[in-house]
Amino acid sequence: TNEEGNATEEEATSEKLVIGFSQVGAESEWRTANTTSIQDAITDAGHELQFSDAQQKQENQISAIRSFISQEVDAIVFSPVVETGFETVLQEAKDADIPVFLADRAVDIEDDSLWVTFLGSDFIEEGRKAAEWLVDDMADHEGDINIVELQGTVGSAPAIDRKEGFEEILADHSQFVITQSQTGDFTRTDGKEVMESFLRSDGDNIDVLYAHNDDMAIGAIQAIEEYGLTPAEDIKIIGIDAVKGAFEAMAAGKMNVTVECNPLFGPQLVELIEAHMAGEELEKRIAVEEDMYTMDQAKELLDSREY
Ligand code: GYE
Repeated sequence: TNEEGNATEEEATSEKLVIGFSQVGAESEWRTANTTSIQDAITDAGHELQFSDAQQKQENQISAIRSFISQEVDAIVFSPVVETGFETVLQEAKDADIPVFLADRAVDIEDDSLWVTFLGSDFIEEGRKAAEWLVDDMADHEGDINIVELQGTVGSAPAIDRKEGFEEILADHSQFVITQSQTGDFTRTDGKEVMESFLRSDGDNIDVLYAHNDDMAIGAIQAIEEYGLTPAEDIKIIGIDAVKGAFEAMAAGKMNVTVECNPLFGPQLVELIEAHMAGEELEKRIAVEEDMYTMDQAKELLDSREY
């Protein structure tokens, strides 16, 4: 019949895929926005989603990917919690002819035939932007500037790269000194706790906080207030992500700047998967476009922020 004819025609143009998605966790505002974006894009396009939350643990991701392989999914979307240690399981996916799409975070693996493409932000560039803002903002300051750093998850691409980009710029400006640097695992709770210990050991000599994401910055702001100092005035606060919480903190005058890292690439990712399935050749590295925002723009932009 006519109806059947139409159905077959549709099937031929957009094949329904089963897509396994191994996500890092739910550690930050960024992450929950990213999860929703990818989940919605997959299901809105009519595909079937198998979702697994790794709770920031590598072993959970390895078993999730193995289970996707044994279910014979059509494609795997993978945001690796850390950069190393995934060769074996990615080789297993390749041997099973299941294409892997790296989303958000990269792996540090020589053999790039183990994935189709990596769609994500340029984290080194984000670190550079944060440092460039700081160098410019404190151009008139005399004497040393003491920076404390809240790093992201140890071994993760964004923690490694945001540190590298930031230090690269500061290398030419010797008055900027990173005096304390520790991981806060990208969470508010750890950001607050580690900031408390930074304050306990050197509270009156901290000029700047550089946090690898906004959630840790927001946790740290609380610690700074409880310690009796004024965030953004006594201690400059720099974050990354540009989540709503950062705009709220900036609008309240408690945070100076956030570098954008856009998590809403679900639709772009699904297009790439479909393009690959249709036989198109993809670039190995595809970047997400982004910007940066300061305190004076926060009130105006707050309502229009989508994450
Ligand atoms: O910046 C942070 C999240 O991988 C870019 O992970 C992502 C980072 C993001 O937990 O908030």
